[in-house]
Amino acid sequence: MSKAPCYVTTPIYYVNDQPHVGHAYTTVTTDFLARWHRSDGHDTWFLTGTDEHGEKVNNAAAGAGEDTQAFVDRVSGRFRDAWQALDISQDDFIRTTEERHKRVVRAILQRIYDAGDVYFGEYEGLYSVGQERYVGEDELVDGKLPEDRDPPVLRREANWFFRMEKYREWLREFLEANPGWIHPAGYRSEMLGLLREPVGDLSISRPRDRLPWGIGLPWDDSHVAYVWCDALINYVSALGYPDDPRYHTFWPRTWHLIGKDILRQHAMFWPTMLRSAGLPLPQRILVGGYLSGSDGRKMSKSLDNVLDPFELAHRYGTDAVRYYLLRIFPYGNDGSAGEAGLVERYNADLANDLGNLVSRSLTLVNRHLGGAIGAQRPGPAEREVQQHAGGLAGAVRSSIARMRLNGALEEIMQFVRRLNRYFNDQQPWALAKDPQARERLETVLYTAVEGLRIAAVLLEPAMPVKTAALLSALGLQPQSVRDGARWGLTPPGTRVAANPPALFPRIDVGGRPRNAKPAAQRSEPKPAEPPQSIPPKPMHEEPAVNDDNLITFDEFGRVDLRVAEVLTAERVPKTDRLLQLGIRIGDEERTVVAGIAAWYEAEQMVGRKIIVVANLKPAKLRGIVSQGMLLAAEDDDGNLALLEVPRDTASGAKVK
Ligand code: ME8
Repeated sequence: MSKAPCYVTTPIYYVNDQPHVGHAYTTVTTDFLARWHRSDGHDTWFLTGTDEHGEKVNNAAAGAGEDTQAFVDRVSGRFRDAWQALDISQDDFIRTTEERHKRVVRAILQRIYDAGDVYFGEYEGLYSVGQERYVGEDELVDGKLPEDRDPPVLRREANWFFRMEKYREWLREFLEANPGWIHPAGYRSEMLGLLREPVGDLSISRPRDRLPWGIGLPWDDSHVAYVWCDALINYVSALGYPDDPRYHTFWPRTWHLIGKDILRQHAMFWPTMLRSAGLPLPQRILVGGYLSGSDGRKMSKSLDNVLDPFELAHRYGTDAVRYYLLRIFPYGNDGSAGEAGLVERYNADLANDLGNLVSRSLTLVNRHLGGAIGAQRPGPAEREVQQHAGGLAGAVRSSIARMRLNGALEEIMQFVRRLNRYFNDQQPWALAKDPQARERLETVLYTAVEGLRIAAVLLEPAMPVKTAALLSALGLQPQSVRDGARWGLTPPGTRVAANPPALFPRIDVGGRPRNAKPAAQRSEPKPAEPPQSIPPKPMHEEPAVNDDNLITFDEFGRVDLRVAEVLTAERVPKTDRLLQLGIRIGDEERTVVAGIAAWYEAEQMVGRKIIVVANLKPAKLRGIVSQGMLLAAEDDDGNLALLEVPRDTASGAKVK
């Protein structure tokens, strides 16, 4: 049996300008909820779209010198493309210029009119075109709304009005009685505060001769609907109100996700309009905070401080952007967004914690189990992991129900870190060397792979592409949370990919290795592995410690460092820097050319015991074949000191 239907919506975005990461933030969050609920067995509908009427859009089209319809078609297309680029899984994309929407706007406004809640009047006030609403003097800072570029304009005109004030007391009582209706709670308090004072009536029309771009009122075609009355109705017009079965299935099982800039419209205009029209209210209004740009101000097209979602997705991959936005801060909070934060989060969680474990586990399965997952014979350590895994889906579900989305992902990552710890404790690379330990090896690798499978299933709503690739690398099909979150579903004998791709290659900024601390150090230090139990080198790109400025024991072990005695030294003719040294390493004599003549005279060198890299490929310098490289320390001021050992150290001694 399917669980309760679930309808999630984003705001419909104005098409006055291009989509940016602020919009992507709300859309990705809503997509995460939609994907989660679908995967968890709910009949789910996800709506997004574009808001195409109003003064702001009309002015933008005029400013661009384009026909208004052509302009909105073009920019609406950009939003559609952006959501495609971010793997947004909307079931419908509504545009307010569509006939299916206009029809419902007229029907709902007519119902409000028929309820006796509309009158014609005159109004004078300050109007913010940026926010498309009348504003109070008390809201202005330095003569304008903080999020606007331009000050509001004084407007006096005859409009149709909706008797919003009539519903104020009802709405206040509703909010008192339904504490979870607006989330987070601070925004509910803000609304309750507003509702303690008269809120006035709402102007719901604009004269067509001033603003022709809009939907004519059914009872007065010389006026078009105020853009917010038009836009809010999208949530039911897209469901095919009043007759379509979708409307009956999904309304009012609705979560509206919005930014805090449009709280008042969703928590005051919309419920009072619905009440007047006789429709039930949505279940929840979920209010997200602001992402600020590099200048610390709300990321906004009018402030020109935006990050481009296309560019980010292109540069870092869709799932990296999605994961970052979902993890950026707890839902409802404000914070700044930037590429550096994205890279840091990606490297810590995805490259180090997740990607590294995938790579290490699959390498061992391929190398020691012939590429097929074995059976599990769980002992106490495995039972602990299973217990953790068993409670995980429930914990994530309950976090999501409370809109702790960041927390939900953190719970999954904690499990991944737990798997890493388990893997390091069990040392499967050491088990692989012991023929008696085959059962343990199979069990440990089963546990790692099965844990990764569950993590992938639970992470799918955040990262649909990478988790599908991960499951495929594990030899598995996509799986839903409902069917796939239990332990032990992977049948022994499942063949993993022989050459799995590096799923989360580490991102370097500007091609340079970053000095960010590896995640394992950040959270729980990885135990150092003794040299005799070095894990086998992964067959693919990712090193065992996935940080490009770190090397593994066996990488270091490949460098053969030896003590060498300098037997002869002479300056290489016609150079300032080069000395030609005759050295002895054990029984072997070699020639080395070194760029140290600026610091050391030839005759100072003889007799010294220095350190050389003995297994360097020979190189020709000034016609002389150099068979090694000596080590020296150079400080920032360019002072150089040879590395030396006491003169009684045997030449040829290995440096460890
Ligand atoms: O308000 N940080 O459209 P809009 C976080 N058409 N979220 C941000 C953001 C930022 N810096 N910038 C934008 C409208 N958003 C109306 C909505 S709904 C019936 C009509 C997100 O294009 C956030 O969700 O101005 C905000 O509420 C929305 O975009 C506003 O988009």
